[in-house]
Amino acid sequence: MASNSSLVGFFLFLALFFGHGIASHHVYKDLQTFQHISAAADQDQPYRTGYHFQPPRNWINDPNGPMVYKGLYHLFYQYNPKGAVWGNIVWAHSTSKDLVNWTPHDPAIYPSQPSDINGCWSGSATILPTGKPVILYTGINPQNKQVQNLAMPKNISDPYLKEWTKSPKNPLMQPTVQNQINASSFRDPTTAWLGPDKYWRVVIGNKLNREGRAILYKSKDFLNWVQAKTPLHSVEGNGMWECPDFFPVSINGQNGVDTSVIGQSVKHVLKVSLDDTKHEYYTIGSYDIAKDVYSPDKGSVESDLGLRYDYGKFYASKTFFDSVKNRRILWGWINESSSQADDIKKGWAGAIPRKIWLGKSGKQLIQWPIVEIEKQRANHVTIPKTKKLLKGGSVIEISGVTAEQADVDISFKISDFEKAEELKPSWTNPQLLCSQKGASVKGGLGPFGLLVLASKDRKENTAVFFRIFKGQNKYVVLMCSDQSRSSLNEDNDKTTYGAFLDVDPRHEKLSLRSLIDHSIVESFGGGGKVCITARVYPTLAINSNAHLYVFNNGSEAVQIEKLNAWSMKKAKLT
Ligand code: DQQ
Repeated sequence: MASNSSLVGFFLFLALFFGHGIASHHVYKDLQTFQHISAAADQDQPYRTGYHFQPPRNWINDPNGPMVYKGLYHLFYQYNPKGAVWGNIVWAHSTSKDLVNWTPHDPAIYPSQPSDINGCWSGSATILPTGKPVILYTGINPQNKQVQNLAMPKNISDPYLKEWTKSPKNPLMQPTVQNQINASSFRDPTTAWLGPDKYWRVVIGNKLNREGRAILYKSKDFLNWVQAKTPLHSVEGNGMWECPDFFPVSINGQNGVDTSVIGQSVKHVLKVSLDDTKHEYYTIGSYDIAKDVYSPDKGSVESDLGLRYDYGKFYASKTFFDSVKNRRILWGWINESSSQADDIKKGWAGAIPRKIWLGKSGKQLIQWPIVEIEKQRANHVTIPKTKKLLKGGSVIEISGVTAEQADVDISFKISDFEKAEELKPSWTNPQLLCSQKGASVKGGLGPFGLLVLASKDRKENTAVFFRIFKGQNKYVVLMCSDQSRSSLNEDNDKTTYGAFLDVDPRHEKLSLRSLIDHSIVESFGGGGKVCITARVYPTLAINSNAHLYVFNNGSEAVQIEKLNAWSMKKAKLT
């Protein structure tokens, strides 16, 4: 018989090899071996987040069923109650009045009937016209097939919705011989929307061979669902579409709209999470409800040529319409960059709220931290006029804030473009360009930006910065998040991320906001046109040994137009 330690090693190997294990569809029923380690998760360890949501311990992945009910925000999430690796998945549950401070509850949905006995996977909440919330989620049945189930609150007068019951009719949607749906690629129902024909519609993620598909189902009563003849949308070559999200965005203004809104005043967004690459893409397009088909606008594609909510660590995201504040909120899972062994020692991954709306250009979504986060701000610092000129090769420390838990908002003004490097036509991959031209590679106009979670000697730092290139007939702005020096620990994933930012630096200032939270750096460039989230584990730049700098490693000087930085207060997370 294998010894305990070799069994642990075997599971570690599986987990490392298969990411979080989902691709292989293994279910590890007994992870008790891990519990003694992760149960001790130290609340004061330096990497735990101060104001980004995370549970006290154990494995967490996708955000599930976010909603607002009776003025309370609900967040469910994929959770392993037994350990710090993926397995034994239940829907953990927390509620909040402000999306920042959270109260934990017992898991809301856990394996209890044949249709979910091997796991309760991702899904979404829908608020019915009566005001009652219901949840559709994927269950793993005794044959390890993926099926779709319904859960309802036991007591709708309880604003915390602590207890949920499951429909005795479950599963409501399942792979059969007739529908030929691949039983291991049929998961993650969206929030349902109601058409003028009084039919509910919901989309489930799927693949057929290499075709990524958003399978559409319709129902009059939310119980009896019939598969539509064609998917809502599909793309050849994408592989499995996990966690689809489909919602309207208003053409005019920044308010969010309810998921059932259709018509001239809105465009539709379809977001898919690609299992193969663990990247998400969204397209903006038109939804023809008569044909029940979604068509992305020209040039809007689900690939690296398309748009991403986040160019860093961000996956399995989901939005919901916040009817209290008329906005759409986006939650996503920040997957880990630490090694599995380190995960077991500390035991967590996070998820983050953002406000999201369609930007003025009509071609992309703009994201911005929810306004409630600003309540966490304390001791505001700014920069004296005399320090605003950032000469080539200079570094300025921003002191007076807790650099390990801070909010920094900076913008740059460029007046001389003479030294901008030429953008070669082959430099089309921004992530590659950022990794070739990291923060330490001197340039003409840039790199300039922030060094966050930096050690005093700056040997450790995460650099979030811009570089401006001379393109064919415009200046091209590259935004990077360079993690290559983020930690002296070589076990971490330190991939550098990047994206081109659709800003004309001759007429617009170049803004960068970074939310720094111990091991998370969430950066918003160009007022939210590009977001990059990094997960970093410095060894020196922890707690009060973390520093914050503004730097310019280009030869041309740039002007700091504005700088505001705040310490961030700790939120109630557990
Ligand atoms: N995570 C869930 C699945 C989903 C995947 C299982 C995405 O439902 O497809 O934990 O991270």
